[in-house]
Amino acid sequence: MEKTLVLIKPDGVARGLCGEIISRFERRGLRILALKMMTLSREQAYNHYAEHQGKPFFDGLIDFITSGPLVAMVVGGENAIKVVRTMMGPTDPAGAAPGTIRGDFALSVDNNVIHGSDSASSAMREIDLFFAAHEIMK
Ligand code: DAT
Ligand code: MG
Repeated sequence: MEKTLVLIKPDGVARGLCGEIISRFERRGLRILALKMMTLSREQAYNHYAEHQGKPFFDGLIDFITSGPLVAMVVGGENAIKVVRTMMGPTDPAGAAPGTIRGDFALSVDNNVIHGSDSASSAMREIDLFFAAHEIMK
């Protein structure tokens, strides 16, 4: 079963969107294989977003992702990485279609509610950052 890392970002948690978002994945037929709430340290945030270091939005992104509790999940299923990314909608919610998570719940790229791994190698790296092997259901 393919696995991907999903984060409901601090804006999504603060706005009470966790149930809605988890429910969408479950109704689609994806499985929640691990789930926890946590507040990221700056070091964890740097590691998670290492590919964006040096970009103009990086400091703001780190401030935002560490600003409060988030929900981290491992989501599994056939083509889970692509299916989750499609359900999320594009990075900038201004171009996200209604029916996508960002298209229904977000307006700004700075507060776009959700993260999903963008490739198999990202998913492996990101799942390892957030979960120990024994925390992930089979
Ligand atoms: P995604 O979250 O869709 O994988 P990404 O990996 O390109 O997008 O960027 C990670 C996050 O960084 C994104 O969710 C929001 C923020 N971000 C990306 N591009 C940005 C920009 N041009 N201005 C502000 N924030 C940006
Ligand atoms: Mg990304």
